[in-house]
Amino acid sequence: MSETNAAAEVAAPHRYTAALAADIEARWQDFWAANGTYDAANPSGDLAGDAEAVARPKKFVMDMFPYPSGAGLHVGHPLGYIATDAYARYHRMTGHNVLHTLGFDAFGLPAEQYAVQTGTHPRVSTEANIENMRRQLRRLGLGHDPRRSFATIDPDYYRWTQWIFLQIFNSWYDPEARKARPIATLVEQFTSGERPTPDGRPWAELTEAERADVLGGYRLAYASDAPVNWCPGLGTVLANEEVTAEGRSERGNFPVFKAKLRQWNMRITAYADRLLSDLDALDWPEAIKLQQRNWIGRSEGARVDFPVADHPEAKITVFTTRQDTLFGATYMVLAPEHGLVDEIVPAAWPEGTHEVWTGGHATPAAAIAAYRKQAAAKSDVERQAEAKDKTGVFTGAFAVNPVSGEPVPVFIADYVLMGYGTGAIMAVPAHDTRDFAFARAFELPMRCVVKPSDDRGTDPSTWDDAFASYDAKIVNSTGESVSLDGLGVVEAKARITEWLEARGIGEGTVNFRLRDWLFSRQRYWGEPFPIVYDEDGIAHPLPESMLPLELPEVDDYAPRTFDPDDADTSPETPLSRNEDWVNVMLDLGDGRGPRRYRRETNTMPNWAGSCWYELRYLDPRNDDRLVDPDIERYWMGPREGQPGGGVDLYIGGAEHAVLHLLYARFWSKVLFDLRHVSSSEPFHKLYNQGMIQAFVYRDSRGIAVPAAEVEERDGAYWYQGEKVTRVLGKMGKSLKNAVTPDEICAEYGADTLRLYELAMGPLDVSRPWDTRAVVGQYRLLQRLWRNVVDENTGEPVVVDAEPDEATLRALHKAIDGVRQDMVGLRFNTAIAKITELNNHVTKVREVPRQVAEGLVLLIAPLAPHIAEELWRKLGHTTSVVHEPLPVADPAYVVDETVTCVVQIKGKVKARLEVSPSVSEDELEKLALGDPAVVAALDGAGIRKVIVRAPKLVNIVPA
Ligand code: ANZ
Repeated sequence: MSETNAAAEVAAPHRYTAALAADIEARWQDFWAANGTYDAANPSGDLAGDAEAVARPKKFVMDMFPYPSGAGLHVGHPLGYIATDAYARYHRMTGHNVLHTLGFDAFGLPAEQYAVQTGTHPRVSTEANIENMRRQLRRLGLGHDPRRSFATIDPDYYRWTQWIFLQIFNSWYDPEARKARPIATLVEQFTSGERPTPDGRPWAELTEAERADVLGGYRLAYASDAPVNWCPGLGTVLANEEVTAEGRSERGNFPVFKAKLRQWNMRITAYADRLLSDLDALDWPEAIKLQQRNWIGRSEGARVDFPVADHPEAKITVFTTRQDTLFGATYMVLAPEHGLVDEIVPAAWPEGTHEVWTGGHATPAAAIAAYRKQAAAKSDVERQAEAKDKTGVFTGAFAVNPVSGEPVPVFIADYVLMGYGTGAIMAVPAHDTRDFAFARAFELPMRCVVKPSDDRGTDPSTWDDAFASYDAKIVNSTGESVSLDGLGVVEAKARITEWLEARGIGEGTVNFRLRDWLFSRQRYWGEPFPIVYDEDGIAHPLPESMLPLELPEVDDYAPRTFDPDDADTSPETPLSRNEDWVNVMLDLGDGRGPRRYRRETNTMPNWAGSCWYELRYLDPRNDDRLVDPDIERYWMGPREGQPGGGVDLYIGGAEHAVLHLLYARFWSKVLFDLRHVSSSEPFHKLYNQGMIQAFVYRDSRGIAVPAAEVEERDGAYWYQGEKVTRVLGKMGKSLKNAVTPDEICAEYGADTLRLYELAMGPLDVSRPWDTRAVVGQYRLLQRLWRNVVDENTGEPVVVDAEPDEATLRALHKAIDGVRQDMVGLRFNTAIAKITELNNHVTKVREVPRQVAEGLVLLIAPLAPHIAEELWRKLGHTTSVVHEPLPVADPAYVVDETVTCVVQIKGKVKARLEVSPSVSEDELEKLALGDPAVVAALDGAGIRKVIVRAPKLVNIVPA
């Protein structure tokens, strides 16, 4: 406490000071905890509430799962938590049954890396971090239902993460039903012959291993040897979503390589169309929807077959979105890994092969082998980079353009990816930028088939780049049996697709950019897979009765990392070092009796635990089910305006646009299909809060200096006598500008911190932290306190009198405005309105009880501790938390009006009733639109309009 505060306290023992705030806040936090004030009522089960509470409209308000880092919270972190808390509190006071709680997402790399650095077990450090975070959050007075909190590392929680994995493993996607179904239904189809096996043999004749293979091709969780993103520097493989645009690991910025490794995947691609179309009904920011749409990447186009010269049995199938440019396809490219390459490659270079096509190699086989090696060292992202020089080699083979009949050379090049479309393209250099660059480099022919709308002409050899447009006419496209000349792009696409389909050499198709989700990691600190392998290497799911499969205690949990640049390495899982845990004798209850098995030693990615946590908040202690269906339907089920159901408000950072939100949607849909839940979407309304930024001060070497010790003098910034520069940046330890909520709470109290964070600006906008400005909100609370309490006696100062008209207007306008702002998450303007009312009340000598109570209730969702204290001081015996918020009387909300005179050439032509605060623009518009004025002007032009808001408008006609 500062000296001046101490002095003031002596003078006025009941003044609102930091010490008083600390006392009030601690007391009410204890009271709320002891009384279960924020317990949300379930309709049934162990958290069942009374019928009256359950009958209210529900509101499920959620924050994105915090990750309990060792650094603790800085003031930037709780912005979203304070916002959801204010929103939840508002809804408690407007008759809702509110569910708001917070758990911890606690598996994952940072905990493990920290553990490796410090030698503490990740569980120990993680639990300590959680404890610290709980303490920091409690200090903020967040109204969470503590009974529903958990961490993803609790075996009681990850038991159900494993259970969901088993559900996914044990199902397949039935494209006809457009949903997931139990794998048993697929086995039935194979057994009955309704669905033929891949090689046509009856199901009964397949060996167990063959059956497992066939089913693996359908399961929604499956192991495969596909090329994956291998990151030697982290010692683990990564999902596509975890690799940056530069082809490096998002975490740690290490190089990522393609490697063939047996890994678990989730068949999220089966849900591509539903993940896309169901976005429409969600109340999410458009920017986030767009990012998901782009990530899913639906492309409409065609598959076209190109025969291969001299190989009557072979054909190259391409995926193109521009089948209208088929006449312009002058060469083809296969991905280097494409299986057809080896089949069509001739022993020697054809006569007259251009030297640049061979890469200087003696034979096509040698050129291909060398090029493949080079391509394998690059990531997909690097391979696709637009600016990159295009590389490749000729395979020595030719294909035939099906419309023109011309032979076209077949290349391999790394700009074509194996994992997209068919891994093969028809190249149309005149109209595709990448093909243009490649054709230039390899001196390949180009043919203009879409007429440029600019003046470049139709000879591509004179162009600087491809002409790519959908809004142009087709030219140079007449063959023996089809012509596209003169058609627009859209018509040409339809015409050529029809032609291809009629001949059975192509068809219209839809392609998605989305890939399956790589689901295994070579880490210790994650959920073990509930999978064991028998002696033939066949994967078996553990029976539910064996869950949770607990993470074993090990001494050596460090990941095995490698030289970050060494692509020729492969991962080693920490769990595999624990032979006793890995090799087990089990009876899986499948009738085969006890057998020897090896456990899966990968762990799940850190996304797993956050894919379904909203469901566990609903019914956190249920030992029999993931969530009771009635409870799930009550909180999450579909309803009017929310066809997929879901959480009513989900607040978090925009950085989760793709990964977490897409994965969580996918798991929801699988659980929905399998009838475990009634909601097919996890989060109905999503809102992204802005970042709290902070000034970063750097010395002449560019090194950040402690922001708290920088002084401002004469418009410059100084640190230890040296001039430093100031820029706005992130807040954090490394930039030496972190401010902790603990410091601010100690200096002013949690209510001040809450108000300051919310008052800084619109919630979705990033804003700079300014510790010196916090005091503004502190003063608001001090004034509020003085308006209600006598600083000398601590007794309320209100009177039981009717407020005057002006005060009633101020009160009801504030009620009306604050209500609208709270629903719309406009906390900053709500606080401005409360401040305005408080200032008005400050001028009133004796504050009528009705006004004081209104003020206290309005501020309660935002500054709950002081509100609770004042509410009791005003004589109430029940908590303000569930007190109804006052409703505005419309009679006091409408503005008084003033009369505005509209003159033309000084003569009064109309009178308008307008708001006293009408703007000049608005008033001018109103005046010019008035029928009497329009009639008086009689079509004459206007030379000048003189506006003196709100009372006069003078129009000078031309
Ligand atoms: C011929 C063509 C002509 C194309 C033209 C484009 C423009 P989106 O929209 O992303 O789906 N493509 C197909 N498969 C590919 C692969 N595995 N690797 C790299 N590129 C591939 O892109 C589809 C277009 O990307 C396809 O249409 C194909 O090039 C290329 F004037 O075919 B197009």
